Parts: sequence; structure tokens; C-alpha cells
Amino acid sequence: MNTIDQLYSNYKLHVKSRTRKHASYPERFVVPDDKVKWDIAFPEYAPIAFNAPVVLDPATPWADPQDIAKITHPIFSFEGGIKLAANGLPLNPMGRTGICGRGVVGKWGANFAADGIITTENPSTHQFQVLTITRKDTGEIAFPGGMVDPGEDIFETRNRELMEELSLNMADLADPLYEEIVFKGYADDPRNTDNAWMETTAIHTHITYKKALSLKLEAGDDAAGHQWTDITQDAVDQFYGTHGYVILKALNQLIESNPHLVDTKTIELYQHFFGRC
Ligand code: RP5
Repeated sequence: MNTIDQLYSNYKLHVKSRTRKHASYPERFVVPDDKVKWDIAFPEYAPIAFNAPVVLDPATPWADPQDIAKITHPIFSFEGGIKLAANGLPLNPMGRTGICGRGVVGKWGANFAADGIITTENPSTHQFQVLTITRKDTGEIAFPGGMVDPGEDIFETRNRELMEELSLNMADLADPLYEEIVFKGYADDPRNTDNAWMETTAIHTHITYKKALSLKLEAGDDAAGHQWTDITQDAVDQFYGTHGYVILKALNQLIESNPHLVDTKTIELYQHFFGRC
């Protein structure tokens, strides 16, 4: 199986939501791959209930009331209609996670984020590079991104997060070679639970190497560091959440839709990631 198909398969089974131990979470009930989907019987399934104190605190502005009957916003998902459990709580669209409740995630159901994928192509090494931050919570590399605030559209969220996490003004990326929304859906995030999960929209912006070198970047309070990350097998395996799969999806789409923007040597170097011959 090539790299993008392997990462997609892990994504559909939300391997990180089931197996990554979040620092503040109890151990998850073990959910084998063949018992992930809700319509497969798993009578012994006994997920651990966990709601972090911060989401239970009525003063936390971004968290729902614990009593789901009191929420005033609609619950919807990019993945389609949401099934409800017998107790009325929304069910994770990818299936079981081994934890019920909200964990550290504020809203019942989907919690929406936006991510900025800024890439360039190194003309000497023929490697794609992506602008990443080091997350403070897990130490993993990730796209700059964050939760969509009330009233914001995803571009506003992306722009705000680039400023907060990298001191990067989108105006400095004016006239990119390419910009597209490349992903909208479930995020396989280690904070996900059976009843509360992350979904994201990722915007891919591809820029010249000259422009990438000219950017003045500084990690903000939300990030422990920043770097241009070479897209290698190791890197895609080490990304936070779904970001490894999403970066390959973005680059595959760039090559397919705009091959003239990418050096042929670079396309050859990345063939095995995408399964092209
Ligand atoms: C991920 O969590 C999303 O893709 C996004 O990058 C991130 C948003 O959460 P915070 O960075 O605000 O914690 O699933």
C-alpha cells in the first residue's frame, strides 16, 4: 500500500482518536479495528466517561452546558447526519473511541477548526516543505490552525491563527502560486471522544521558494516553535492528528491539478507516496 492510502486507511479507522493517550485523559477502553463502527455489535464495550473540569465550568465561554438539552446551537457534521445514542448524545461519525463525555473538547458533537497549509518546493533538494508549528500540548509538529470563533469564516480563522502562532500576516503571502480548500471533514485528533470530536477545513497555499525564504516568522504563545518541515515518510508519520494524511492529499491535488507548478524531478521523488507509476 502506498503512503497516502495507508494514512487514509488509518484515518477512516481513526487510529489516533482510539490509541493516542492525551496527557489529561484516563486510559481508553480498547477498541479493536474490527469493532470501531457503531453498527458492529460490541456488547462488552464500556467506555470510560471523562469530562475535564474546564468544560464542566459554566464560566468557560467556549464550552456547552453539560446538559445537552440546554444547548442552543445546531449539532451537525461535515461527515453527514449524526446518529444519537440511546441517552440522546451525538455519536462520533467514525465510531467508538474508548471514552465517552467531552474530554477536553468544549462542544457536544463536532467542534470546528481551520488549518493553514503553506507549502513550497525546494529547488535544490526537490522536496516539498510545509510551514509547521510544534504544538505545546503534545510536542508534535502540526499545521498552524485553531478553533473557528463565533462569527468567523474559515479564512478569517486561518489568518488569525497564522498571526497568533507564527506572527505571519497573510498579506505577506499575496499572489500565491495556488490556493485551494483541500480538506473538510473529521479530524482524527487525540482529544476526540464518542460524543465530542474535532472537524476541520484546511486551506492549501503554495508559494515560491523565494517568497518562503523572505518570510519573517516568530512562534507565538500558542506554539512551542516553528519550522519548515520537509515532507518525508518520517514527517508524515509524525504529524499531529490527521495532518500527515491531509498534507499528502493537498500535494497530490496540487500535482494533479497544476503539474506545471511543480518540477518534474519533484513529482518523480514523490511518486511512491501517491502510488503513481
Ligand atoms: C486539529 O486541532 C485541527 O486540525 C487543528 O489543527 C487543531 C485545532 O485545535 P487547537 O490547535 O486550537 O488546539 O484537530
